[in-house]
Amino acid sequence: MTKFIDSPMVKEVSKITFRLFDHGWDERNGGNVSYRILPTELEGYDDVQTVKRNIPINFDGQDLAGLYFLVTATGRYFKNIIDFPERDLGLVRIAKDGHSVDLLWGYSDGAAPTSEFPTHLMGHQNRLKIDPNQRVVMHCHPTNLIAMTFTQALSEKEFSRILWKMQTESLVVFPEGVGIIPWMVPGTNAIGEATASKLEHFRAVIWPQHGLFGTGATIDEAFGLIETIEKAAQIWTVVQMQGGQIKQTITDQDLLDLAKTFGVTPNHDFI
Ligand code: 2HA
Ligand code: ZN
Repeated sequence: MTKFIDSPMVKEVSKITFRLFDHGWDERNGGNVSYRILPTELEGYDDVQTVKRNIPINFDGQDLAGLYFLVTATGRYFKNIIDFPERDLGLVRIAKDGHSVDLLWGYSDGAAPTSEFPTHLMGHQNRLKIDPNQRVVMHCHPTNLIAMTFTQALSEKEFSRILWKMQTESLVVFPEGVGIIPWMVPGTNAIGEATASKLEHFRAVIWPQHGLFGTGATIDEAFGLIETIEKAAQIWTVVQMQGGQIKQTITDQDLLDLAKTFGVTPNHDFI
């Protein structure tokens, strides 16, 4: 019998949560990941075929009923998931009533999905309208990016333009720029709604003085997006540490040339 703990999906989430921790982007219980799993990917795993528990959720997920998600547990540390995946991850299916999930595997010591699960579900729902391949929502606390939310105006246009100009790769990876919501209390449906509405226009959304949400069709895509944004923020930080006097930069014309060559459409409200 093949066990779900040995599946590529559990391995992928275990490895990426450790990487997020190892980058210093998920201290303590910071961060959360949800990964939409296809029914075909569950075939052959006998230990996910029955409902172990029903867990209420503080959200109406009726539109997502029947969908499967592999989700990090609330309160758990990303540094530990790699050693205790069956305890700190859960495979859930959104129940028909929308207000609960059926647990099929994991959360073995009584855990429940991340406190940001409503935000994740709203995010998946909105991204799925734009991209039927959408499967991953990833939240973390990248240091340089968070620092920038203290020193820079929280303007999506200005913020995105700085990140675009800090390295050639940025515009190619996130040509639409980054979304920003105001500072809000995490773990609430209000922050979920604000984030999800930004996800209609951007794949990444900044939570000022808190962190970043990245989305994508694969774990690699969501992680790569986050990595690239944080790298740009890190370069910006180092530029400031070197005195901040820019002698040459990537110009608007350079950005337009880059977009043309790489076949991406930059956000025309920003450039
Ligand atoms: O899951 O990062 O935003 C812990 C958090 C909440
Ligand atoms: Zn957080």
